[in-house]
Amino acid sequence: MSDYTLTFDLIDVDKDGRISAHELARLMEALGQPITLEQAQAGVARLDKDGDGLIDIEEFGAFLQD
Ligand SMILES: [Ca+2]
Ligand SMILES: [Ca+2]
Repeated sequence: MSDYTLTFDLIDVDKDGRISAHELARLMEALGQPITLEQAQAGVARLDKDGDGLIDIEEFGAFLQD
């Protein structure tokens, strides 16, 4: 397991293998930088390559390695 899979797992609270805008918003709140759900959706959209509205592990990894 690489570092980013562990990070992904932490963010993916419901363990469905995808990061939703909701989970991203919750993460930012936990980091002390709360964002609106709208901002979270924009963030997800930026990373979302296959257009399903969620971030999977490959999309997350591609983002971190950029
Ligand atoms: Ca999830
Ligand atoms: Ca996706």
